[in-house]
Amino acid sequence: MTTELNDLEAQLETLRQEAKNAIATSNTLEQLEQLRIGYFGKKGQMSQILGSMGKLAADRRPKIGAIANIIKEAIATELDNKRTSLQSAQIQAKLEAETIDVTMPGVYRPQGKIHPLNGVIDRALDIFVGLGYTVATGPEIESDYYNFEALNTPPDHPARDMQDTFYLPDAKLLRTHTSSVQIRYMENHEPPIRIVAPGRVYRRDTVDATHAAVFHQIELLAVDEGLTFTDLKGTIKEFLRQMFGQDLPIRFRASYFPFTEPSAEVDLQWQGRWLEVLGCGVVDPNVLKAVGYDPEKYTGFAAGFGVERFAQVLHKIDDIRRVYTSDLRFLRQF
Ligand code: 2NL
Repeated sequence: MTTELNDLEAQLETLRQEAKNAIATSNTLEQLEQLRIGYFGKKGQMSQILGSMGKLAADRRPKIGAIANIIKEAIATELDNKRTSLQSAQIQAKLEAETIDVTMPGVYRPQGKIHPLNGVIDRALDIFVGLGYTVATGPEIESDYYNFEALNTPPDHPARDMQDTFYLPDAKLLRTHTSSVQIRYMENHEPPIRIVAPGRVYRRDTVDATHAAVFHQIELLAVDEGLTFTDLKGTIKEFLRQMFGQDLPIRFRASYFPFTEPSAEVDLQWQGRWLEVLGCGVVDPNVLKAVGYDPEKYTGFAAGFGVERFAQVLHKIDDIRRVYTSDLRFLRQF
């Protein structure tokens, strides 16, 4: 009996020593967890020792039980302490690995910005959206019908000349204005409509300081009951006021477009000079008929202007070709 007792006591003492060493020398949280399972798991050493206490004589159990409890507590405390110190070592290692050297030179990231043409387009669209217009877009490759015929442009009109328009195979062409977008929109919507159509357009012009073969246009169109030339004037005046940031003198000069009657060109006095900035007019009844609107019931007004021209005026750009050559010395100025 004494041997049994001494045996268990010795086993506990050995376990305590072994555990102490093993815990002290473990250096990862995973190792430590394996040790814990080895001692306190269901089939762990401590569980086995405690289990075999049932074989002891009843009067010896309290003493061995007390020793077992002390050793159990001691091992548990050592596991806890070691876990705390491994965890803080782990955090410390992570912090050191993630240290940022704030004295290192930065990585240069070139700063992009809005191209002056897109800047003008964005501003103009914002103004029209503020006036209740919806932005509409459409294809750049068009048919003769949408680019000319529906716009009351007769077959012998100079704009249809091979000299002025880029024709493509299969009776297609590159749109010469964004009016074609507005025809398409009207075909699919009933009045009242208020739309603004920005986009690339193409003309067979000889390229020089004020002409490009590809340029950008913004057109606006309103169709409703009772719209008059006065509504057009008010809209244009407000647009130019917002675009140039002040109320500049403007004048409407009688002009001609196949798709409007009457038609006008608008000049703006800017830095002491009269500049022609846009064309406009009351939509010709033939255009309304072409899209199935009743010209007895509805009237409309329309206007169109070149984005490049506005950009040149607003930013004092002497040559339109600068806008397209992507020279960073030029682009950085905006
Ligand atoms: C200019 C002149 C203009 C229009 C465009 C238009 C569109 C439809 C019906 C009637 Cl769907 N008119 N557009 C009207 C007058 C002038 O543009 O000098 N553009 C650069």
